[in-house]
Amino acid sequence: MEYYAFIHFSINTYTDMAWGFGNEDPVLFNPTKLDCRQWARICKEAGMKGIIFTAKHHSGFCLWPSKYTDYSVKNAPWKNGKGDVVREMADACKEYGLKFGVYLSPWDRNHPDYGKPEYITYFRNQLKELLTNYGDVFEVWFDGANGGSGYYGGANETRKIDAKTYYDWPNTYQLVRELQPKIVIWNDGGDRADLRWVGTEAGYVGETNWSLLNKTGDVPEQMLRHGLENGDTWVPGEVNTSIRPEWFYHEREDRKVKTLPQLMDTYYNSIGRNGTLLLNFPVMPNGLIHPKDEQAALSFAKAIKEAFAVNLARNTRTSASQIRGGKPEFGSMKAIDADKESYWATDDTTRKASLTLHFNAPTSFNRFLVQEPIWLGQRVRAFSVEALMDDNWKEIAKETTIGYKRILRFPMVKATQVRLTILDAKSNPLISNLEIYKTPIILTPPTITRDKSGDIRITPGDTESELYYTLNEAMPGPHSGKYTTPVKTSDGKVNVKAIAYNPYTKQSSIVSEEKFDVSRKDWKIISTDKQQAYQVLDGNPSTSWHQNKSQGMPADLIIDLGKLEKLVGFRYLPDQNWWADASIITHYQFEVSMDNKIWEMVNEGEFSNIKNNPFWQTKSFKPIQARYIKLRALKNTQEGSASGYAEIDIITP
Ligand code: FUL
Repeated sequence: MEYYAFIHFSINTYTDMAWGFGNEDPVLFNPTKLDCRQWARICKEAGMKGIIFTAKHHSGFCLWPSKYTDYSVKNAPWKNGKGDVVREMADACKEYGLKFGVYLSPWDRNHPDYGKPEYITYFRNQLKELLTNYGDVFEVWFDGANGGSGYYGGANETRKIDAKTYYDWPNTYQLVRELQPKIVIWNDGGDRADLRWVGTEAGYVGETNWSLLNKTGDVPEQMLRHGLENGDTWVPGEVNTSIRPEWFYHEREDRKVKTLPQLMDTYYNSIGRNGTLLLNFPVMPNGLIHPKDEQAALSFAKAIKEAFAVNLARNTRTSASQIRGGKPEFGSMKAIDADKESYWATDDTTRKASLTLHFNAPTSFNRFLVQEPIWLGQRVRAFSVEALMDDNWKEIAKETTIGYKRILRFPMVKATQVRLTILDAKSNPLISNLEIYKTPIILTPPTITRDKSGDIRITPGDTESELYYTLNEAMPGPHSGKYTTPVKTSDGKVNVKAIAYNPYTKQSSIVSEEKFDVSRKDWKIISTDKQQAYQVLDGNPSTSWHQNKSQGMPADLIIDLGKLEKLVGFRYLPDQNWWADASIITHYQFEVSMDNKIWEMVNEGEFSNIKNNPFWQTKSFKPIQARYIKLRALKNTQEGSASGYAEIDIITP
């Protein structure tokens, strides 16, 4: 299916939280403009093939009137308790010709029985409702997240379960398959199902990507990213990511909707790497998708359409180093015909072979798309692409796996022939499709940071663009300030807008925008004398600092702001080095002081879902004057031992 949507909408949409705790009052759920047809229309126009809807997220709040709980739309003011969002979603999917899927969180922070065997009966009853009453369901999503703590019917405690055994997945799967024989099951917490998580919510899978894993055994993160070459079970990777930093709607992220270059990267790093793309839309409290998200999804669809409009491989002459039994039905032209089911094949014992496309005239291109007929398995281990330019063969790519679809990006070349060489394969190589494109260049908007001294730094996404910026809210263009060296600013708040501009094509990127709070120039870290700690104030998200503390002890980071400030919140950016399994703070307290002696706690809580989605965490509190701040890490992703920070900042009114 390649591309389909996630929709996150629940009770925590009304409390501005990433995860509901399970005690949120259903009275909050009152979308005044809820329109599932708007969601379906946007997804359809965006070129998506289906929608997976959060029927129940971790809060336990049900978006359908489940017979088995009162914690649902039944007790919400919306439609006087007579509404059913799951029904409206399923109907809208049908109307727009989209497949319909459900997300049912196994972790339920509301249910009193969570953790006991009785809950499994409840969970299965809910599954039965969702998989019998709403027509065909193409995918069910069993999120593995479990933060332990919850309301649990008023117990307000932490409950630990063993995700491998507690849900009795084999019997749960059997029930699912009986009710919906054609469904695919997604599960990252328990037994291997039909699709695998790729180990990140950032929107990419490994360049080497096998659609295989073993039926049993642990799956380390590297394996989620790359699959397992000799795995015994077909478990393709599904790349799930949100169109904004978080999964649920937060007004503060209206400026953070993914840009076209970011979405194009996501496309090439998911669909272009043998994965499917599950792109999320958060729904606003009023029940609609924000116009900025709609616009981003539609311009993404338009850009994909434009990029892949003219297939330059069609109508070329083809030749191959070998053809299975010399038979035309396995000939090289089968890789460029319109029939996706026909394929070029080599003899059984062959492991290395090449296929060449001959253009009529020198042709410019910058994309190469290749597909294996995966109903016969994923075979290719290594391949290269070469171009014949001025009678010389030049290698333009050397890669590993292909699978269902692989798309390569490279700088424009002009050639008379293109040669795909399969260098190694698990069995004789087969290629069902080859396409070649010349796609328009999309300029990447620059990155804006503010370093500790308060200077603004603007970094381009490529080597050819010039950078222009404004500090006065005006739209930047080639007539505004040209960025050459870091820009000095006053110590106050700064709003920066910047663009990349190509002077040759006169093309501009979209505008990047950052709003910085007061400068951190005079800040001193006083809880440690390690100079490396200052990386949390350097404005650079890719540098980080870790402090070790003994097991179970909180880790404090204390900062002297240099002068009294009026504070209304703080921000924490965790270590961004995803694959290093960096330790990230999950539970915190934030304290302030006038004199570094008497401290007052102004805020405490959890950074929900921070492990999978390690973005800026913003917390607000009642205005207070202070000179010293203390971020106390109570719990980390790596239980107890270390705390990792990329950046810390304050929020002033
Ligand atoms: C995660 C959840 O914890 C998030 O809230 C979100 O639903 C995402 C798709 O999966 O694990």
